[in-house]
Amino acid sequence: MAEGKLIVVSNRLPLSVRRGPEGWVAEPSSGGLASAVNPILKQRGGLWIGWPGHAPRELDAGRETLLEGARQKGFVTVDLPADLARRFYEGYANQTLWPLFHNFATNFEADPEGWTAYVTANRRFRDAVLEHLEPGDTVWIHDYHLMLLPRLIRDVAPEARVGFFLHIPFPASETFRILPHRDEVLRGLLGADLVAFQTHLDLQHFRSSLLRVLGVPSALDRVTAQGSSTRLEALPIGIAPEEFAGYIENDAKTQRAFEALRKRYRNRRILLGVDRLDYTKGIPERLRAYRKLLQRAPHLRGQIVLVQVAVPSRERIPEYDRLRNTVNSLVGEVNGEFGTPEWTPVVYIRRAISRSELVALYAAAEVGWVTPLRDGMNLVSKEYVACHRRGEGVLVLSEFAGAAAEMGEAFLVNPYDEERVAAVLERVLNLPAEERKERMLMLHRRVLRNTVFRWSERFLLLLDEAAQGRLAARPERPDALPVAATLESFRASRSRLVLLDYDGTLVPFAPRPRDAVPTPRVVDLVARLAGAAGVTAAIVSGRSRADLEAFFGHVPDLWLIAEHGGLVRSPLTREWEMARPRPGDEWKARVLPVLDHYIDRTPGSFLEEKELALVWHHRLADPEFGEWLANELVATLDEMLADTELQAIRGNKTVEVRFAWANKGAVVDRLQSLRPDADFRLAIGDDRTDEDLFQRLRGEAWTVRVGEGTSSARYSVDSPADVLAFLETLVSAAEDAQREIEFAPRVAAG
Ligand code: ADQ
Repeated sequence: MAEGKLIVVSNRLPLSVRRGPEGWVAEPSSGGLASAVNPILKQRGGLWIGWPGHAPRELDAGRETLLEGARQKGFVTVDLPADLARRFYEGYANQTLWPLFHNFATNFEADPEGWTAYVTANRRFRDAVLEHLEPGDTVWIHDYHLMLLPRLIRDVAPEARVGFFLHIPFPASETFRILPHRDEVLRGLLGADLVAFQTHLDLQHFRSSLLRVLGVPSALDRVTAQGSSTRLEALPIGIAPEEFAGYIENDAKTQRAFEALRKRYRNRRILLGVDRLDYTKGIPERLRAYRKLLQRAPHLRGQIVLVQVAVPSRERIPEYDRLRNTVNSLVGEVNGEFGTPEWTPVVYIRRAISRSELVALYAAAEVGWVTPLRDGMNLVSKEYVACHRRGEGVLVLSEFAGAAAEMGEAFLVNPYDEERVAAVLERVLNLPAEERKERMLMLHRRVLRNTVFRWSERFLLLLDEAAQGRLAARPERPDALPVAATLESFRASRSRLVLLDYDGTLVPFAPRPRDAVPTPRVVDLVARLAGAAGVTAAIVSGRSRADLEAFFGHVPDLWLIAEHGGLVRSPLTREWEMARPRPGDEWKARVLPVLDHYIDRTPGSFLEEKELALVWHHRLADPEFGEWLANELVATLDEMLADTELQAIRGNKTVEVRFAWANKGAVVDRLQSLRPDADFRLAIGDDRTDEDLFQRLRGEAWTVRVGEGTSSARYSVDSPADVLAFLETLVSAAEDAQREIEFAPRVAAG
């Protein structure tokens, strides 16, 4: 475990700070998260940073004293001016992210000012964290309000251990892509050592967004991007079961409330809905399904009652106002249609109720009716189960709640299909007690095992592992090229060998190979380099001879190596020769139909034919599908080519079939023999074929990898632009030296 303290950051503090009749008061709010995290904070030391839920109107001494007191107890408030809070919390967080992440693309608003406020608010949270952050501390960030925070912290405190948990669902990439600033949001999250989700599905959605939005592939449990690695995990949150079960057993108030309910509903069976009044919770759909149930099963009328508890939420957002009206009128309609003087079909409670009342209701209800249209987890379902340890009671659960992934013994329903929900309810109410009990006991065992305590322990353990790994890991890429030292070595040398890859090294990748032509600057640099005194220069590329001829054919003194070493053109003869006797083309006839099949299956992919190779390009295809098919293709070809000299090799968005002997390593030996005395050797390349180059250079060579990733090269640079700037330095140095030599004799002579 990390030594330092724990800093928990969430939008809201687990405190309700308000001005009562006797001045300011702060009451701790209960809830699973606070129950799990507070003991850890006590034990390890630490603090909880969050917004108090309101903006200070003016400087208020009473409020200040209260907040100072809270700070002493480890609760640090981040104040946001009213306008910022509105745009951030009610705006971007709850009118942009919340609906989109819950698949309500129609409720979603994209206000540019909302985004600005989101950035500003995240920065304020960062400042608050930095004020308290010390070496060795762990920062645990919660939820969708703060998705930029991991990167913001990482940028200024690279050593910090940072974890992020998303409480709400992560949408499919198709939906996520709608979000303006989607790339910033993803990059924000990737600043963390660990990003955890409620379910595997959320994690998969996140991975597919990384690929489709950022073009970053990931493994099942980790992603490496921007030079750092982030651990990915699905960690479903639980509850503190004894906070519910314990009330039934030990709390007199709860017991009284329970007895009162039993008496009041003596001859009726209670169906219970408990939700925040939010459009994701499916309350209107539940009421309509209830109406259908009463229509299709008249014998249940008068026997059942739906108690719907709804806590008002986000009331300043118009969508929530509409929802409140819809629910009000549906309750009225159902009660009006079916009610009698003795029986009210729906009992509607629109306020927060106390823990005792809530637990009494859970315990008294025969059916827990939990049918959100979309929900990260849904704790109500687990709380209901925790209150039924003897196995009485039934859980009807939406398959769109994260909880459904763990609660297979519940009666799972599609809440949009109101007809079927009604049918399931009818069936459930008729089910033999034995079957119901069996299912409920299994659910109960699981809720008791997967508690919020285990969840938080596991999160912190994984975060610790991930951060340790990062701190101990060798850098993922070679050291940055020391330009001054290289230049010095170049100047001091007399005989120099320079090998340059082309695509991804001298020019960036283009969607199609034919679009990646060298700029005049590239040609000029290469020509000056090849012409410099004491330099042997070569372009060592996978390109065809025709391409290299067109790009550099006119440059004097330059060696051209095409098809990864299969074809060589010496500047002396200007003739192309093949590294081995020319093989026949029959192999192409065998391989082409296989590649054609993949081209037909993959829109945007295409074939490139070279003399010694066939290449399937999938850069323009859907990234995920392209990667998947590329793996499949290599596996197919491996089998097919097992007893030939041919190999199927994955390159940068390509699968290339070529001869094993046509590799860059072999050609290096030949070039080295041209300059056996070389005292300066330089090779620059960006992909796997260049690793052959790096490994075959003898002695102390300057080997340079372009871009990210591990490599056998000694050094790295970021991009082709860096390569050109570096070559410019070398060429200028060579030219300066040349001028000095030319100039010197004349001075002497003069
Ligand atoms: P919420 O959307 O708030 O949480 P949920 O998981 O159901 O949803 O938690 C609601 C909590 O509020 C429960 O603990 C419940 O007991 C309490 N509650 C609801 N109605 C109440 C009432 N009328 N009176 C008193 N208490 C009431 C977000 C995500 C969820 C995720 C949680 C935790 O949206 O998907 O499960 O975080 O990660």
